[in-house]
Amino acid sequence: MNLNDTISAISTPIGEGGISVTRISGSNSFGITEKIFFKDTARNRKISIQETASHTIHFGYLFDGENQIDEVMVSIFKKPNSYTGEDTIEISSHGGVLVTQKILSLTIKSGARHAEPGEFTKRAFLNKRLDLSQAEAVADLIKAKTDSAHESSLKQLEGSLSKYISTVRQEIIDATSLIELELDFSEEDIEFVPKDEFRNKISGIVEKLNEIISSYISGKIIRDGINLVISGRTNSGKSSLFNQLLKSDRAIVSNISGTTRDYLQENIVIDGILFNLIDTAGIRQSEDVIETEGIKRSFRKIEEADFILYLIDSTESMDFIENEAEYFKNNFDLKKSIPVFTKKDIGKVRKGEISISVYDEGSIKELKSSITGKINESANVKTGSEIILTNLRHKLCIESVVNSLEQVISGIDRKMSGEFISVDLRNALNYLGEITGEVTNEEILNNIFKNFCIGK
Ligand SMILES: Nc1nc2c(ncn2[C@@H]2O[C@H](COP(=O)(O)OP(=O)(O)OP(=O)(O)O)[C@@H](O)[C@H]2O)c(=O)[nH]1
Ligand SMILES: [Mg+2]
Repeated sequence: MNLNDTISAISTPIGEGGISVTRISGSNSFGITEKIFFKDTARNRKISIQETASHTIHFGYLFDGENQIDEVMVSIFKKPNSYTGEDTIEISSHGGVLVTQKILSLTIKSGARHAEPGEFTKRAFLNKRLDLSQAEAVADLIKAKTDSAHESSLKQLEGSLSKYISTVRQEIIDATSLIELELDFSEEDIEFVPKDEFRNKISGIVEKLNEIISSYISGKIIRDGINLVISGRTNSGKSSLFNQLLKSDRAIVSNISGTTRDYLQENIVIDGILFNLIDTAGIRQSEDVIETEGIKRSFRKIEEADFILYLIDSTESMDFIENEAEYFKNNFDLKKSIPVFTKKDIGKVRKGEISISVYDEGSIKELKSSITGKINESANVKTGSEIILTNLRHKLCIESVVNSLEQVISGIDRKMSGEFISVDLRNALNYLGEITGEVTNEEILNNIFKNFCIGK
């Protein structure tokens, strides 16, 4: 990782828009800007950024040699008061694909290097503007699709997880120093902390951490949403329900069995929970090669699903319906799937079951609340003030911390010497440090930042 060069990238999405922002960061970003930016079209008036105040904006023109590229606003951020902690320039230009590409090329021609994905944020981390969990929160915030995802990533960005980790860290450090002090005086047989008290302290920390680990399920739901698969026999009304939930004519609906061949996928938000809604090919015996492949994919989607609606056509014969109810019971995990009887406007309504019609808004509303109710019940979806783990990496680190602390406890129980116990305590500290990036390596960093977009 080279921190000495100057990087540049388009920080706004590629496309046509009102403005686009190209960002330059590094020790040469002011020099590069001074080469290409003029306050008049005759290129007589230049800007001396060293003599200009930080956090000011300047109107002018970008030139590639004699060719004018655009009319722009240049924002100046002097180190350390910038996102990356380095000297930074943001060029706000007209938002066109070609214009911004030309500006990016111009900055590169003038001495910048094209930034890698997430490199601005990586520099912010390396310059200690953010810790690692906050840097990850930046990526989550950008990707947030629901209010709860937005809220939890913003909290993490503000340092809620970092603060929590640092209190736990301090508690472990205190415990470690006591044990190590005791080691220094081991010959004198002094006990600085009664072993029981020490043990309670550690198991208290383990308990707290386990609670945080269990928040991960709801954290995952908040961040990634729920894969909700609509399944059932052909013609049971899957695509009709899919369209009705999306409020759009997305899937083809017809009274011909086997209309949907491939699966379709769209996002919706119900009661603040993000759903990845999937319509599938109806299940039946088929001679058709393509339909058979579609049905195979339906089963794959069912396997991967977080939640399944199994649709049963209530206009069919009693025998058929009983068979279907039986099939559902025997083949689906009842914790995360519900049978839904369709076409109730022209079929038989079954008491105590969920019956819907796509022509009856009320029944769709009831279906939605059954879904969210069941999800909230099983995942205990949390929002609000407490810490919610949304990131698998953090969860794995905390699990390793818990593992090490459990070793500590078993060490105490087996009356192991303080030397062994302090090794486990130090391991726990290392794993905690990995979350915030106090302990890290290039591989972890690359893994995290490669998922960022370019320009962030
Ligand atoms: N009356 C009534 N008809 C419905 C309802 N839902 C679906 N239908 C009709 O049932 C037929 C099949 O609907 P689809 O949504 O295509 O069924 P599907 O399960 O997607 O079928 P495949 O894609 O073939 O597996 C269509 O003619 C729909 O108009 C409903 O609530 N009431
Ligand atoms: Mg269909």
